[in-house]
Amino acid sequence: MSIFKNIPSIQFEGKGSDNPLAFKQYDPKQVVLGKTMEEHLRFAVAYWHTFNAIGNDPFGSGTMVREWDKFSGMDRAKVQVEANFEFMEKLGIPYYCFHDVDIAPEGATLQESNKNLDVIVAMLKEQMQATGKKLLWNTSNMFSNPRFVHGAGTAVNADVYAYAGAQLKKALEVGKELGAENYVFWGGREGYETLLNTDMGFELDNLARLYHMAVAYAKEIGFDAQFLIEPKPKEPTKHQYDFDAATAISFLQKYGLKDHFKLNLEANHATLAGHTFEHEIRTAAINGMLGSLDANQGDLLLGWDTDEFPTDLYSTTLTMYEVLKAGGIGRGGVNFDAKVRRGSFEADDLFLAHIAGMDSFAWGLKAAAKLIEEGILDKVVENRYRSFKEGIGADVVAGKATLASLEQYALQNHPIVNESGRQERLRLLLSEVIFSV
Ligand code: XLS
Ligand code: CA
Ligand code: CA
Repeated sequence: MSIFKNIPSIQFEGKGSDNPLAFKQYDPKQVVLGKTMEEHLRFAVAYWHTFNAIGNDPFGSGTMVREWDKFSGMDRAKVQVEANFEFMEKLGIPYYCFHDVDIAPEGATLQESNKNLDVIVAMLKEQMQATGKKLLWNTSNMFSNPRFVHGAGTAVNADVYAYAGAQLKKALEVGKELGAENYVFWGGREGYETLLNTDMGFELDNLARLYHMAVAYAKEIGFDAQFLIEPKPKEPTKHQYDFDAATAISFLQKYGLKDHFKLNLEANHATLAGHTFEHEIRTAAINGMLGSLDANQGDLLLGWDTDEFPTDLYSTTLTMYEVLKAGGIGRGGVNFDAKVRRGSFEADDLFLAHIAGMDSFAWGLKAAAKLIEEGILDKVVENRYRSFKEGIGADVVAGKATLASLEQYALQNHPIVNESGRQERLRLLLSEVIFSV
């Protein structure tokens, strides 16, 4: 059964092509800095946005027109499985990601939910074997169901905490069954609204306890996925505990979890935290914690998580620059945690949006490679810190300096001469590189 009947398999046609259903930049086999684009980028489809999102908002109902609209429950879930593999196949996307509730409807009881999952997981496994498509990560949605109104791993009610543990256990089993390369923890309701009714320290201790249980269970069943925490500063809760990369790292360190986790960073979450995506990636990388990327973009005019497809070339370039500098994305990938706008409701839009994201990332990859090959920014940075290569600076780096030796130097060293950072020049240089590849 074909779901996207009118869509051909998307090919690379290169820059001159005016075919909207073709890649102009993303040539999976093109080698960039020793690896193919496909190997660098490891694209993934986000099941929830692509197959479950209906285009509703607080002011109106869904707008999306989908082949699976005529089905409901498990029948709909089964058609969506077919859709997922046809979609990945046609776009040449090797990976996908899902929450448990994205792939199979929740039942009236935990037993029923697990039974539904088993049916769909068996289908997914069969399709994965037939197509060679892989699971970048899975996760458990412990934020949508009303039972999680006050959190899951940070719930105030131990019954809810136990349910979350059970749901997590099943999700780890599903991940193992499907050979997930990573497992994501996004704390959708792990946060709080007001300290007036919240024991923050206790909630964080409990969250860490749940993560330790997950580490132990994964070990027990031989599930060797990389665990990832996905930071987000707010939404749905006012204060999310995993605010940003730095906060998540300090949490992992405090609770002895750092060796078991890395980070799944999302562009739009970085923006909400008041950071750039590249800041979050650099923070993770310098701490050895770069795991995977959720590729999307926010809207600077709007203060919420709009999850738009990434088309900002400055951002994709600087993102890929950070990834290349960090030595690659490892077993992570570039997951399009992005949804088409409510007005982009036709099935074709799903393809056009992914093509836009993939081309923008391929473009960014090429520009980033050029920045690296030509050492453009490296030279600037190296030159900027050159005073630490000799004299008093070299003493500091070697650990030989003391406050007294700094004082002795400073007393005879005047005037101090600083140099411009040349930021404006560098921004233009960046534009030149982006539009030259
Ligand atoms: C929501 C998050 C979520 C995670 C997975 O803002 O991005 O979709 O990626 O639970
Ligand atoms: Ca995400
Ligand atoms: Ca998001």
